[in-house]
Amino acid sequence: MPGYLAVDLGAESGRVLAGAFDGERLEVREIHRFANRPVRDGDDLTWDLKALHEETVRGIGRAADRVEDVRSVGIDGWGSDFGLVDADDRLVAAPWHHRTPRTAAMVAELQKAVEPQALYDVTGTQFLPITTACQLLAMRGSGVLDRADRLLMLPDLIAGRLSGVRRTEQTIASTTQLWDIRRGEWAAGVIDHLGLPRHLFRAEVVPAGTALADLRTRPERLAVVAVAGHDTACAVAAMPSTGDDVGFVSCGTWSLVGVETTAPITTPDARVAGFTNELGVGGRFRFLSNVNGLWLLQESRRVWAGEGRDLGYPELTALAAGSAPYRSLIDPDHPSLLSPGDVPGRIAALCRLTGQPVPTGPAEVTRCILDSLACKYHWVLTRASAISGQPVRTVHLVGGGAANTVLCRLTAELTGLPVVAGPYEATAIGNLLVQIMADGKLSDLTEARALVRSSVPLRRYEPTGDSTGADDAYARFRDVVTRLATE
Ligand code: ADP
Ligand code: LRH
Repeated sequence: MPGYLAVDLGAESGRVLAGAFDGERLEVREIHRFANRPVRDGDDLTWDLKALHEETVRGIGRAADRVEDVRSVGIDGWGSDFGLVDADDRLVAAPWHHRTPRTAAMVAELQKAVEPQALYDVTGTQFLPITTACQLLAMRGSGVLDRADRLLMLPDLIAGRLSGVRRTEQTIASTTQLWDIRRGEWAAGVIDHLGLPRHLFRAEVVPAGTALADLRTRPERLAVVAVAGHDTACAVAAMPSTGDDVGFVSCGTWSLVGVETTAPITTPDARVAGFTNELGVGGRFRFLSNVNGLWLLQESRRVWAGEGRDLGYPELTALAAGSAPYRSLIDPDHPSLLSPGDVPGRIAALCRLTGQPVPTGPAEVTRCILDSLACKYHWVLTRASAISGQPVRTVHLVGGGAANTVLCRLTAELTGLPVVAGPYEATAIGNLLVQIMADGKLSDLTEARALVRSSVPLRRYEPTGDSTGADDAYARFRDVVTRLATE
């Protein structure tokens, strides 16, 4: 049975999974998992690339001992973040974490430099301080851009170290806000306009599924494939849908909420509503909005652990299930919640500001986060459907968050739609699917998704039909969002 390895780098954890495909079923097993911890130093928030690389090599080595007939390995990871390397492939600075406070003022800078709708027409990217464009703007004048030979996106950096071939894969390039989403190439005009050195974008750009070279470490003769480098492109490729009338929530550290389209939508409506267009697998696009997802829970958990309360996700989910519903609601995307810090304290401040009961302790705070996320999913899906003209009759919730039964149930209640939860490891599975397609064993996305349906357990949540509580909560949520936006 041919085997494939997926290295899936998430903002919370990295993992190496092996997939064996017998022509009818995909058998997936986890080989290695490791925590991914950002490095904090004052205002600097960066990634430990060396650790990510070492853990990747460790995972691949373990797989070599346990999996037979491995054909290839692919790396996917989160979007926006990148490394600047010199001509010898050494980093000129540690890669920034997109939640660094250093980019806080950069959306305004960007919009001063290029008229927002003109920029959106080209890149189709939501205006958020996390993008590559905003990070590069914040780096101007620091000397790092002058010392850099080229820019490589995070999964490209790891793939480059494994294979010796330094290329950029298209789906991950489309997360930069410097990519021409219609022409499928770097947006040279935008790059020039922002005064960014053109030579940074000199790495050859390749489509998902391109074989780079053989692995330089053990086991030899294992092809490193540029899969869809962007984890969200992988996750949505692994969405087990049967038709087009679906919405998705790719639910990990971020929640990426939207619909799949066949062409980018860059109307003023789409821009003002905060939608992005990203390149997907099989010529598809994702019309989605970034929702500041389970990171709110991750960061709260970190704060509670610091206070001596080490609570796991199943425990937090159970606590939330026992806590009063829809008591306090916040906008998960309030700017005060973007960067690391005392998230429970910041949530309390937002509730005070809007005259709501202040959630205290893990049960109430978790409940507030999950209620608010479900409200935001409904908000985004409604707009995604209205702007794209695509009906949404089922919601596919994929990623680690699909294991959160409360969040899945709330999403069904708020949207009034059935929610299909799973796969939990959608990003890694999408990574495997791209490799299997590149190996000629699956012909397209329709076949790939049918394979997911027949291989992975999925759970369905139906709305109860009594939407009174949810409708009232959603009305209050809309009111809170409007009030917070005008504060
Ligand atoms: P990323 O790829 O961004 O690191 P994942 O897709 O792995 O994220 O999702 C991680 C999130 O999934 C966790 O922050 C947590 O909220 C949720 N999660 C994972 N396992 C469980 C579980 N057993 N119960 C409830 N939630 C879970
Ligand atoms: C999800 C994700 C998302 C990006 C964010 C930085 O992991 O790739 O699509 O916007 O990370």
